[in-house]
Amino acid sequence: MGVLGTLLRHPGDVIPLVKVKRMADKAKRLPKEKNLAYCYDVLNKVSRSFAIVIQQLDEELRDAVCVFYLVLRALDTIEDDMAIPIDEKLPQLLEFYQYIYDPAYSTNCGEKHYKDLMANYPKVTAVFLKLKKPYREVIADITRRMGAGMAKFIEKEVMTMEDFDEYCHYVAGLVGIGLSNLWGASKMESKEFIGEEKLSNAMGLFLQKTNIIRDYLEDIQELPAPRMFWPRSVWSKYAKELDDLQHEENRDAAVQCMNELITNALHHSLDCMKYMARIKEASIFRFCAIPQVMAIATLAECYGNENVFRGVVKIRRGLSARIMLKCNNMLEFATGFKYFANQLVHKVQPNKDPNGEETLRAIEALEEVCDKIIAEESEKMHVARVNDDSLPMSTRMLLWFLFGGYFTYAWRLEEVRESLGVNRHAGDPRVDAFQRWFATICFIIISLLVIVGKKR
Ligand code: IN0
Repeated sequence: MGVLGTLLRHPGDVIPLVKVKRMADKAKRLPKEKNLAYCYDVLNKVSRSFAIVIQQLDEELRDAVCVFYLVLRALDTIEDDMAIPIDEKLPQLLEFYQYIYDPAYSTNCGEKHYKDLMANYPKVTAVFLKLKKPYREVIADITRRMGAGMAKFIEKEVMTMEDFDEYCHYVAGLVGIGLSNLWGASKMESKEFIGEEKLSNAMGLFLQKTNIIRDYLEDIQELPAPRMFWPRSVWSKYAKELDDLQHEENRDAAVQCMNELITNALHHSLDCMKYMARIKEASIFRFCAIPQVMAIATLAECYGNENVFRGVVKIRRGLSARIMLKCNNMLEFATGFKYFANQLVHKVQPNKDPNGEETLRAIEALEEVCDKIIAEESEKMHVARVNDDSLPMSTRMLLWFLFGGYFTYAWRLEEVRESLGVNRHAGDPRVDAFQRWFATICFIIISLLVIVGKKR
């Protein structure tokens, strides 16, 4: 379906798409300093929507997170490059955390924007070296641990569910742990975030498992060698080889296998909700919430979907724009999670899918937490609204104009009578005087009310 067809089917996408386009245009305006400008330019090129969210972070954290993201992308580029022989790749992964301090370090690997990133790496290093020491230490520590984990898995197959969790911990859970350390170090979030590993890890696992599920075909068809992240203990129940799942004749087994992995990924969603509930600062909240809601939307799209084995399954741009605009607080976040959990639940066929019952249980648990949060947050908002006894600006202005008019009328009674063709002294002077003072008192009271703005 073309762009127009999609928009006609989803007219509600148009405004969010326009708003997000404006946000993207704003994000394309680069800082003046040339190394920083390079970092944000390459960030815009390698990650579409995520670059916008990074740029919306508070100034205190923005550059640190941008550099953290680029450092990790660079490490990932080395891990991904199948042209690097293993005996060269291994030391590079293990030592990368030291290269990030070397102003002269650059390398020739990767493709397209990543090749450019690696070739221009000294520009990233220049910005890294200017970050505050605690931020540099967090980035270097995570890079060290991730490089070691990648090296461990370079020749190790993901066999069991434990291996799967361990691999995802290295490449994504550690990112969550690093981010939590940055939040704590910035003092924008409680220091409890420093060293918090369980929930931070779950945040990464939920994202990475979603990526691994969605990217099955791309990874298995990778040249010169396939990349295999689906755990053997799961796929071996459905096929002789992981590669077999891409063939038409194994479609049912492939979908069931994928659904089992989706169910496993869903188990992390509860810890993700707990993590999100601890975040106080608005820009950090959005930064963390958007990828999470995109992930559950992707899982809902993939569940039971044979197209995952035919090509790239992605959520539509309009939906991703809507998510980007609706992740501002816990109420919106839980509402988003519940919406996609609900989409997923309608796709489950417990009598056809061997894991259907477990999937339903996982979604039920998630929906329960979402409902609880939605109820609590709605109540909080209601209480805030009731306690907020300030008058809206429009009401204040209306009252002021009404009583201003009455005040003018009372003090110009004689001119009013004259303009109506009545004798200007027709009224009782005592009543006229009373009107003047009454209007004045009313006008003073209303003016005070308008300035203070309270109902009671
Ligand atoms: C991320 C994560 C990310 C963001 C916020 C909180 C997180 C907590 C724990 C772990 C990761 C967290 O988000 C990005 C999202 C992203 O890059 N989206 C892409 C879409 C795509 O398909 O690639 C985009 O272009 O918008 C993410 O996926 N990862 C990531 C990397 C570094 C940082 Cl600092 C934060 C990658 C990964 C592997 C999931 C950790």
